[in-house]
Amino acid sequence: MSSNAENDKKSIPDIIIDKTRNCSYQRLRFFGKGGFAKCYEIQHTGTKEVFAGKIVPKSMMTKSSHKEKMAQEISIHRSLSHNHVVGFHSFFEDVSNIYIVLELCKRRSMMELHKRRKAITEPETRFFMHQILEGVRYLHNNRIIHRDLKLGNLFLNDELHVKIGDFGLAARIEFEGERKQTVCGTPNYIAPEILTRKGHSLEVDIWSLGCIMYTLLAGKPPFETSSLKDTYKRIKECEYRIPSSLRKPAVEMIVMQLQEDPLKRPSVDKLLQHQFFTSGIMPAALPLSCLTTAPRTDQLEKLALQRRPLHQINSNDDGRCDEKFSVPNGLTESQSNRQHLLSLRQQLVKLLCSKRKNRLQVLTDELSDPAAQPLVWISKWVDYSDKYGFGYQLCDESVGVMFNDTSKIVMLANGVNVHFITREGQEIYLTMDDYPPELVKKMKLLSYFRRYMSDYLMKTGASAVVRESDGLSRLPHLHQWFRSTLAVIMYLTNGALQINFQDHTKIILCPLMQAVTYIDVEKNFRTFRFSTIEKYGCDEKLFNNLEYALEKLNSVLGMPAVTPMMSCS
Ligand code: 5FR
Repeated sequence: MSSNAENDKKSIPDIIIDKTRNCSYQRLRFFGKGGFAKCYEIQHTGTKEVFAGKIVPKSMMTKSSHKEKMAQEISIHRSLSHNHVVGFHSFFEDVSNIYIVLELCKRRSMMELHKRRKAITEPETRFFMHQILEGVRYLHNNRIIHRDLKLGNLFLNDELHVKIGDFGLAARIEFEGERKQTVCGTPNYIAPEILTRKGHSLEVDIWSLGCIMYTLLAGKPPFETSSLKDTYKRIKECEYRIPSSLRKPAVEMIVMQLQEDPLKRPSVDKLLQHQFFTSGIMPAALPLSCLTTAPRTDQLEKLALQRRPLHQINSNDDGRCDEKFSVPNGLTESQSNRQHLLSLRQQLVKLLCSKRKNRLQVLTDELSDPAAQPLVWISKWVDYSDKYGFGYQLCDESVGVMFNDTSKIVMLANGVNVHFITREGQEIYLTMDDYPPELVKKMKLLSYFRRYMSDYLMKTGASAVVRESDGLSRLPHLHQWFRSTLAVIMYLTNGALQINFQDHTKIILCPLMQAVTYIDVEKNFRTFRFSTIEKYGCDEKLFNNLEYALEKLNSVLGMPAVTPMMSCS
């Protein structure tokens, strides 16, 4: 056990007692850290209700300024109650710690969403920004400046509703026209007037909202550089570039928020009236699959405004200005796939270089990170390519076929919705009982493959966790596959590379999460971040599998077969 975990055991009890209310909580899973605080899942032993427990050891609160800040955070947060602000349940202390009992947000924060998805679609951004603005309007109406609005403080519940949290840097405006002089801490999306100490107020939140909106649509923050110093310089000069893929209303709204002069920035009310919100689709809800994959426009529309018949959605003949959905960064599917593979190759080279020496170490379960686990993998496959093609089933029970003519078909887990992908990569949306006559044969083959796999084949791994069979998501599908003497190599349109070895071990490599999932002969599923393997090494079997993956990646990418040894020296 790490010394950290030992310290926790000593200072944070398994059963936490709130003397003032005469109740107790059981401490469950560890969620993560933030500043001095640790966050755990805690369960009220009476009502069984679960919460996020933010726990701060008193030993950390050495300076009186620490205590004041903590008191301020509690005083502000407990006074708030709004649908888009994290609910404040209670707070109390014992001899060693201060406990804050907060609303649990089961889908973590927008930070994790961003890490998995990078740039998200415009309708999704509209959906999230609207809620964030509603929350901030409430704060500003109550003269509260949050001062650290960032993706990691925007929590998500099961409905993907945003809850603004962490009031650790927040301040109350005490009198009309007050300008705050300092912030005790370092806001992430810090406004220029804080850096130049000119005095600041509510407008700093508008600046942060501009950064958030930019990050959601562009996939990276507006002022990012490799050093904090350069980033601050850029912020002070308000120097940023907007990718040309963004549409006009979005660009306009970002530009309004990211103005150097705080008094020129619009109020929340003004922003809520912006054309960005009125000019496109506003989904009434988002499917959970948005946490991992871009939703389809037409399906979001079903959740939003009126319905259009399928043939109209496919032919795109409604004359409306269509938003870029398929690939938010404007790349074609195969371009973005190559980028995934290149980045995966780079990650593997780095990893394999770092660990030639202690490669025999064993990775324990403790070092595994289930949070980085892939959400989609291939659980069954059948190679009938001498006649028709390659069939497969994903872990969520959806099935697909890659035909010999390189066209593809995917049936969603609901058994109704079908996506056909032409040789040119165009996606056509169909249902099992509504498809053009030229697809009769391929639909039949799909059914045969599906039946064969469900009747005769064993599955890899458990069933999917997050994906639901709602017909709304745009499924990742098989992009390419090939066989070697030792393995079947498959890669999905979401960047994941899966290799099933002849000895029945498997690996799934994910460039976005920078992690590998290793499935051993006993079908145990373990996910390790590359950084963990770099630090601690891994056993020989996994190491060899990773080397094999790199070799195959090189050949797919048409690169010379450089061994890690050569490229490292
Ligand atoms: C409010 C609130 C809240 C509500 C929450 C967490 C959750 Cl100090 C602190 C507070 C730190 C963190 C962690 C960093 C972060 O998520 N931004 C969170 C809070 N905090 N404050 N709800 N929910 C959850 C957060 C993380 C959650 O709910 C089910 C799960 C997880 C989670 O799965 N974290 C994993 C645990 C395993 N390790 C390896 C990776 C992170």
